[in-house]
Amino acid sequence: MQLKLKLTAVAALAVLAGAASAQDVQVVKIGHVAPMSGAQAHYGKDNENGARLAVEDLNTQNIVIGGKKIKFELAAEDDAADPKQGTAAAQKLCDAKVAGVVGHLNSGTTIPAAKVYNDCGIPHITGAATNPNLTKPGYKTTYRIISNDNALGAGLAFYAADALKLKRIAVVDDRTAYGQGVADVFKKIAASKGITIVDEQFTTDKATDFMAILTSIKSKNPDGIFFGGMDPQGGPMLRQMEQLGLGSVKYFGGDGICTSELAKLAAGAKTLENVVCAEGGASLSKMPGGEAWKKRYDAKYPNQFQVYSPYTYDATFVLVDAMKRANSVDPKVYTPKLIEANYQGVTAKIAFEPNGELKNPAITLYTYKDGKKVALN
Ligand code: ABU
Repeated sequence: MQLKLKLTAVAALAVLAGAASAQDVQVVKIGHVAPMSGAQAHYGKDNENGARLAVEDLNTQNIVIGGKKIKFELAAEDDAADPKQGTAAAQKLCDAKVAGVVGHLNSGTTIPAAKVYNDCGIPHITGAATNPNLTKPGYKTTYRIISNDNALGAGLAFYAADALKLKRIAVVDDRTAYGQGVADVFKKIAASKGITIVDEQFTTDKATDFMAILTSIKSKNPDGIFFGGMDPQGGPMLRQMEQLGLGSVKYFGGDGICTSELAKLAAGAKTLENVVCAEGGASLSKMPGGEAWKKRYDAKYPNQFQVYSPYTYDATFVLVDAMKRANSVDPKVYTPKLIEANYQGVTAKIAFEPNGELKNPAITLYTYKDGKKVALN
């Protein structure tokens, strides 16, 4: 009789414990910010897709942190590539007490948002913003998992000078933190390699008519044009170069123009084949697991791949990897673990320099053939 009572009590406790663990699910929000509206929405959609796919994959892993089963949710915000909206979105995510943030996409939004995240003690990892100034304040909450513009601008200048033997290059930038920054790096290294910068012109990240600046550039007889900016300007610029008879001029740019969308925006202009663009990281075919990952991405988000989604996917996992190692989802507790990351992602083995920059960043140069982006190295 006594044994029977004991067994019944054990069974009841087991039922209670089961009920408690079933209820003991903690929802952890991860923020994502990028332009989801405006001319750069295609980049933002791609970035958000990468983070969303990561959250879905993480939720299949039955992750337990601090004794609780974790359900991750993506808190997605739109900053429209605008610095003011970027800081507003960052503050909104701080107020929503997200555990960490993937983003932002543009250097012009990420740099001011980094201060907001630092002030509220939430870490963020960008997989897209490449201006080197991002990590200069030394915030312990700021991380980047892609090469910065020092590598992209220099890689392009070396290729222009050493591989293509170009001598006269005109430079245009869109006056954003990214466009101006990458153009400055390119100019400096190109000049050190003996290239003459024959003209410097400026535009904006809203412009679509470049006839006046291209006419000025044409008069300087360049053999290349470097554009610091994004594809909504790069595509029309390529069309207008063709219209003005600049069809044999090489066209350089950083990762901002190195998209699938550039081919669409160039709308059949033959100048697309003159493009040489640089992107952080290895090409998808050289990434560990890159092609398998891309197949899954394409099945879920057909025709939406641009550039950075593998990086936002990895950034989401890197945040969660730090939470697991700290056994806490509290940003105060797990943020110090980010700097110790040694995470094998889709894009690379991810570890950080003391300032939050990616260790051993790679770059790949691309051109376009038959309307498709192809790696040159
Ligand atoms: N990395 C190019 C696009 C994003 C940015 O840095 O502004």
